[in-house]
Amino acid sequence: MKCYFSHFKFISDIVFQDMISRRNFIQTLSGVSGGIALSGPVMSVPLMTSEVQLPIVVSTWNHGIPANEAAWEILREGGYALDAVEAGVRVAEADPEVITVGYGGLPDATGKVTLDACIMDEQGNAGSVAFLEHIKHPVSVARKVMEQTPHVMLTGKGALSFALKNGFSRENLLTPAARSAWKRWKKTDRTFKPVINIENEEIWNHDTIGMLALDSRGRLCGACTTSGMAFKLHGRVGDSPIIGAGLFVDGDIGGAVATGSGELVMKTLGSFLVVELMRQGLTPDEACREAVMRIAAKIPDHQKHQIGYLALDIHGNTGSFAMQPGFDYALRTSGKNELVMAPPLMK
Ligand code: SD4
Repeated sequence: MKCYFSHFKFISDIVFQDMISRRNFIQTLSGVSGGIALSGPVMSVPLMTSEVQLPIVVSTWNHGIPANEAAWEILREGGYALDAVEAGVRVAEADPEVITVGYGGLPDATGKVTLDACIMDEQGNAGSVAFLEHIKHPVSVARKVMEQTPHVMLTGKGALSFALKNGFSRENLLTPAARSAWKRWKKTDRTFKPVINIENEEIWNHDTIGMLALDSRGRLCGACTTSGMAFKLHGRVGDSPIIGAGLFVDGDIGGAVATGSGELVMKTLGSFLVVELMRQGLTPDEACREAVMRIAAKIPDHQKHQIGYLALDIHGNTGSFAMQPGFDYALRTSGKNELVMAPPLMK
């Protein structure tokens, strides 16, 4: 498999060993929790083809495994899906080893960590922040925007000032490892190339976390949070905080999240498309595939990018599809928390 993004090789010196350890840890965790039957309220939803147990939570990439656990703590007690997705993605935001989300995220071309996040509930309420600096949990700021303002989205300095006024602390989010990676990028390769995350790539540089949860009362909510593309232009905002692009939820139909090269997702409003396709009767798998096919049909050079869609419908059916091999997601149901590999368009 060709690696288009060899500039990420240098990051390996700094973070790759950590990530391998993390991966092993996560696989272990997955194996351990696979055998545990957890108690808590569950609800059976009859489907035409199968029977799904609620609650259920899914999230992108292998950092979704520990994030799902945090969400599950809320869901298993009969808690609200909105609380679950917020608590879940906060795990990745706080983890310095996750180099594409929150604290520890790789900075932009000027060395600044700028974050994008959004959240959406089952009634269609939405909140979002973009180009936000210094706040470790942008998803919680997004929730405050949703719940305490008449707006959907705040950006940059306005978002920061809103966060500080609402009790969030100003923090330095640039870890020593991320700073070293940026310094080496400046010395060795000042070009911007999107992160791809494909199978057999030297660096497994995990992406945005997008999470969808369906609680035991059938309420479906979602959240998405990221530091975006490493070494992006200062001011660049990706798909993740854009309602309908990085995340969309319709509480009567289902939800979808996106990861990968945000520009391609924004140009096709991918998550909205996935939900609309489910509304028309496609399964989550089929809808995700169709949204990837739309990018393939419309966007030249799509082969150079990874795009992953993950969807959950209100019956608890999940589905995914990716542009490239290598996109996986974490699926948590009663008794198991496991990684599922998305089928890719490119073989
Ligand atoms: C973005 N989709 O900012 C996000 C982050 C990501 O590979 O997934 N990067 O474009």
